[in-house]
Amino acid sequence: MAKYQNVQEFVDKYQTLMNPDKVVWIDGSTKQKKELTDEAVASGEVLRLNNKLLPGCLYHRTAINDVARVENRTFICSRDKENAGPTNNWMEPQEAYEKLDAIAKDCMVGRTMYVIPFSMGKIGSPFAKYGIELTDSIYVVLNMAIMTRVSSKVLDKIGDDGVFVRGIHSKVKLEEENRYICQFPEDNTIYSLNSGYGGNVLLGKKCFALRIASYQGWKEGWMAEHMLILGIQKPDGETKYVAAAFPSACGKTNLAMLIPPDCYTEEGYKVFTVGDDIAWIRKGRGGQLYAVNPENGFFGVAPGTNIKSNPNALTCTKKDTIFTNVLYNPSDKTVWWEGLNNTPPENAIDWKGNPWTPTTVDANGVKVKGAHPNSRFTAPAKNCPCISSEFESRAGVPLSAIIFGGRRAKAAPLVYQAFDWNHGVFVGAVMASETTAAAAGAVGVVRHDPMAMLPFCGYNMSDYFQHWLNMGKKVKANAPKIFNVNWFRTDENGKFIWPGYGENMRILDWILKRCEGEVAAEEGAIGYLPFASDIKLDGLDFSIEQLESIIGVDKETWQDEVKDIETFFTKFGDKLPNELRKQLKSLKARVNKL
Ligand code: OXD
Ligand code: MN
Repeated sequence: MAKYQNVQEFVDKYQTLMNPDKVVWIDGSTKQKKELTDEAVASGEVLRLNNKLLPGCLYHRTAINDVARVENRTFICSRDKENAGPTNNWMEPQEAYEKLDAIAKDCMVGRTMYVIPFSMGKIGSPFAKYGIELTDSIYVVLNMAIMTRVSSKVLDKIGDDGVFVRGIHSKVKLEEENRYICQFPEDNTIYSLNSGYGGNVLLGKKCFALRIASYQGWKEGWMAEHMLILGIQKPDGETKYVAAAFPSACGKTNLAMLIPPDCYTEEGYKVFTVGDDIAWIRKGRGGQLYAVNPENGFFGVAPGTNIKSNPNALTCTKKDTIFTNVLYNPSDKTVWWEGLNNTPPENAIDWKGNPWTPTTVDANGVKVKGAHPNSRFTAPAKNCPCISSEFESRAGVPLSAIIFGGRRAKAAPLVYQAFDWNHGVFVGAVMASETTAAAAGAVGVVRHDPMAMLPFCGYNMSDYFQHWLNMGKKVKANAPKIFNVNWFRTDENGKFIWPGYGENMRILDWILKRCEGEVAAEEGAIGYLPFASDIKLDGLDFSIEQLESIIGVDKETWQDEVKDIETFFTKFGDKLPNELRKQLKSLKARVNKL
């Protein structure tokens, strides 16, 4: 079927190595998707959910040892170790190929190899990049068909210049000790073995659209970022766009689909979603930065998603959605997760496949969760009630602001603005956040996660910082303004102080007003800080005193923060851009003067 030799050669090579019984080319048609779904239902790989309540929806469980991204098994295989940098695991490419080929040898005997031609970005648009993923999992095919643009048209596009990202995936035997997620940025290649979890196996997403694409962006003068993109339509009809980088499971999907409080909707404000996880950003018309979302769906965290936190996401999941590792209710073939509502099903099956009731406890008497904390929904973007009319835009949307944010119980205030682009790059570079269930390992530990890209930057993080500084030079006065937010400050009882979710519109409003020079701010030690009276609290049961308690900067806390950043920066040695060293020195001086 492949018209083009380079694609056929790639397929032949891995067909010979992995030795499937059969090879099936995916064409993106509804007919083929239906046949594959029927096959996966017949084999038990997926369950069909209630066709009335959840039409077209499927349910899947991964292996119990395979429920999140595995950062310790993820490698950047650049020729020179220095190009992977101090924040990535590195393997020498030749050694990596040999190791992986040995694991993959004959791994598809008795299985089918699916060949998925896919596009990140609208096919044929100037931003689009193409890939071919080989996989032995129908679940992967069905997810890729939601998350990317899968079509045989991609083969024609690849034909134009012969360039595509090679993605090789096999579940092999789902062995943890042989699980490898390897990126070869210089070869446009991704090799993922022994996993079936989304972030490790939907190769268009983290592996391509962030790790490989960040490297491509560095070489080609654009950026691939772990950012949501949203549009805020003002009462006069004008829409302003912002992109925001938060680490995994810190509320990107919720912010992207935010419903503004009444005091804003009554005035005529509306929020539209362009993307919830990844932004590709380039200089465009008028010398501004433009962003597109290269994905075609949402791979969202289910627990905590409910009618209050994110009604739009909930609507997205009502049809044609794949649920992974949530609770299954066999009595009506529906799903449930912690934080959906207060009425869990009485007799259900948990994410491990065990019988479950709301009172099930483990051997230590601890309540057993029905859904894994990193359980997911894969939903088509077109299901989203607030999807932006610019979602398919070829040119992308112009960015007025870039927002960084993390999960910090203390330290970071609710919002502040960087003094300028270079200071903003510093603010992004020193971001820290508490770890979440999206990656295997401890949860709740504060770690530095520059620009929320720690697990996703496909090259040396020092070069990445320099690339950010250079992009600012490219767009000069047209550069988006940079901000930092923290929705997660807690009180002495560990409870979140700021109500978050839709109320975050109040902070977006301040951000836009700052972009347009409509409000003043205090020139603080860490950046421009809001005056409490400039943050609209109408209709919210939240006092100005409560607000004051989370918008200030505490000297001792920030002196500790500075020490911590100094230690973090030593990781980068001489390669750290001088500009960032300079920024740190200035921050230290300003904090000491508080
Ligand atoms: C994701 C992640 O799935 O960041 O988006 O882990
Ligand atoms: Mn993500």
